[in-house]
Amino acid sequence: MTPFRFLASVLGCSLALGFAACSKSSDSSSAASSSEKKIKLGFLVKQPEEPWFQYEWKGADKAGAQYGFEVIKIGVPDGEKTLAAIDSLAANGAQGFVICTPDVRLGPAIVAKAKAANLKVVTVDDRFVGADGKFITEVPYLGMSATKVGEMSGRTLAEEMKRRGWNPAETAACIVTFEELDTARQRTDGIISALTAAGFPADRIFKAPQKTTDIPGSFDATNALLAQKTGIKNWLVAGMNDTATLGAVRATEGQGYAAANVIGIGINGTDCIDELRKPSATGFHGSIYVSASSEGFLTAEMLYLWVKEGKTPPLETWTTGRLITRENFEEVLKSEGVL
Ligand code: FCA
Repeated sequence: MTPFRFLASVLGCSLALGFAACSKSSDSSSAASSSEKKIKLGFLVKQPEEPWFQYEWKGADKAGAQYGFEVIKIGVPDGEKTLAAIDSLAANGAQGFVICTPDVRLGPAIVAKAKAANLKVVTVDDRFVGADGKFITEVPYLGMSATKVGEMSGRTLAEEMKRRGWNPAETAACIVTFEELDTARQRTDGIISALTAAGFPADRIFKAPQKTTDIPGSFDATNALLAQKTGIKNWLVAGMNDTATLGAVRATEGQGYAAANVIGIGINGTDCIDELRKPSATGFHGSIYVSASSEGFLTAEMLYLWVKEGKTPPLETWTTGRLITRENFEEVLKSEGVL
C-alpha cells in the first residue's frame, strides 16, 4: 500500500465513521420526531353516545398504543358530518379510517371521497351498500354474524319461556325491527326463525318497526304495538341490539306488565350493563354479547398493517356472540376486559 493509498483509506474510514455517527444522530433525532410523525388513522362511528361504539373506540386505542399509531375518533351522526370528517382527516395527515357509517347508502360517496384524498377505508358493523342495492364487497368489512346472533337471541327467548312454563296461547312476541339496515334485518329475521323453529306460533310474532335506532325509537314502536295487541299475558321482546330491547322493556313496564311476565333479550351486551346491575330483575333477561372492543382493535389493526406494511385486510371477517344474563354477566365481562 502506498502512503497515499493508506491515507486515503484512513480518511475514507473516518469519513465513513463520520457518516455513520452522523446518520446515527439523525436516527435519534428522527426517533424523537417519529412520535410527532406517528401514523394517524380515523375511527368514525355513527352513534358515539352508544356504549357499543365507546367500547369499539377503546379497542382501537388499545391497538394504537400497542403499535404506536394515533387514533382520531370522530362521531358522525349524519352524511354531512361524515363527509366533513373525511376532509378533516385528510387535512390532518391521516392515512385511512375505520367507519361505522350513519347510513349504508352513503357507501359510494364515502369510497369516492376517501379515494380522492388517498385514504384507505375499512368498514365495521354496518356494511356499505352501492347504488344497485348490493353490498360493496371490495371494501374490507368486519361485523357480527348477524343471522347467527339473531338466532341465538330467538333460541334464548324460546328456552327461557319454556323454563318459566308459559303457555304459548297466552304469550306473544314483539320484535323491534329496523329493516332498512341489513345487519339489523338479518338479526331480527334470525330471532323470528329461531322462535318459529322452536315451535312458537308464527301468528303470535309481531314486528314493531322503530324509526330511530335508540331507546326512544323502540319505546315508541313497542307502545304502538302494545296499544293494538291487548289481552296478552306474557311478552317476549327482542330487537337488533340492547337499546331496541331496552326501549321495548320500558314500554311493557309503562303498560303495566310485571317483570315476571316479560322476557327481553338484547344484542351487543355492552349497552345493558346498568340494566343487569339493577338490584331487582326487570323484564330484560339478558343479551347476546359480542366483543365491541375486539372489533375496534381488529379493524384498527388491519388498517394500520395495510397502511404501514401494505398488507391488504381480508374482505370479510365475522364475529360471534354468547349469552350473558344477570347470573353470569359480571364474570363474562370481566374475563373480556369490559368490566
Ligand atoms: C349496528 C348497531 C350497533 C351494534 C353494531 C354491531 O351498528 O347499531 O348497536 O349492534 O351494529
